[in-house]
Amino acid sequence: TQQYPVAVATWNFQNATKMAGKMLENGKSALDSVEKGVMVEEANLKNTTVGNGGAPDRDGNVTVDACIMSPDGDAGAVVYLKEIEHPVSVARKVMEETPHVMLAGEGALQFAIQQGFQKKNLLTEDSEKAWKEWLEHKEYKPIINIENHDTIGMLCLDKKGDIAAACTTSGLSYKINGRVGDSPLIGAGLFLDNEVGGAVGTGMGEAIMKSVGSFLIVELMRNGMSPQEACKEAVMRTIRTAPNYKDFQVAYVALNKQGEIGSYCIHKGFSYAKFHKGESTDNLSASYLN
Ligand code: SD4
Repeated sequence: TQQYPVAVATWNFQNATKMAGKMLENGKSALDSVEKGVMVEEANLKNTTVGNGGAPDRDGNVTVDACIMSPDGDAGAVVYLKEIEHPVSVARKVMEETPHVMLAGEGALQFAIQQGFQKKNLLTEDSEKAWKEWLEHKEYKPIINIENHDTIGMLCLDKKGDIAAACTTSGLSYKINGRVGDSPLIGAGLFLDNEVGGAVGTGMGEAIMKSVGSFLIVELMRNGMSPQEACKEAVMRTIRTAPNYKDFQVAYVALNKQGEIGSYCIHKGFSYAKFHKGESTDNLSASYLN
């Protein structure tokens, strides 16, 4: 029993999965659908962890990171990109228009402008105000599931049975200037193998990077685990090597070629959204350790 098309995303991004899901139902490719899907959150000013309206680093710079993978195994990414509302689309251009996988900082911005993207100030009044309040204490202590959540990682399985994936973020609020997390790193925040399935991560990027979590999940699925079992094992890998795991969240969502979804996280409170059979649902609670 084939379960597609399916769109699934981290956190409660129903509008994003709806956008992608509708496109998939209309026969659009997984790649087009996943890009347009995550763009909904990049443009959402209320989302302070992605794109426009994203929280700045501790010096006041909003820097965005994103990556995308296509069913043929190709990949593109941008890191430390400023003043561009849709980093996922720049990542796609890197994938399709250059011989490279990743562009960073000033070079990524120059490339985006050459490709016709417009510069935009991504620091909103609200996020500037919140940053100025933060400066009064300068305490860098991300709160589990509350601060720094809302990075969007999405997986789409289209009518042809092909999977594409994208992940986009402004990273952890008040990070050190220059910090890049897991989200734009192929293998860490996102990985896809169209023969097997894909995975996306959210939470403390440093922990996801150290375990190459999304790549691990896809390999575990290749070796026979269900998406659920594979997500759990990737979380357990982090637990075993990080004694301070009680202080941070790591959460994964995975999708296999059959359209089965799995999700697991360290701490209660992570949920995901999906679009399937014309219906979009959010607040789907992931299983958790703690
Ligand atoms: C990061 N993993 O930059 C991202 C943050 C995140 O929901 O997932 N927020 O480390």
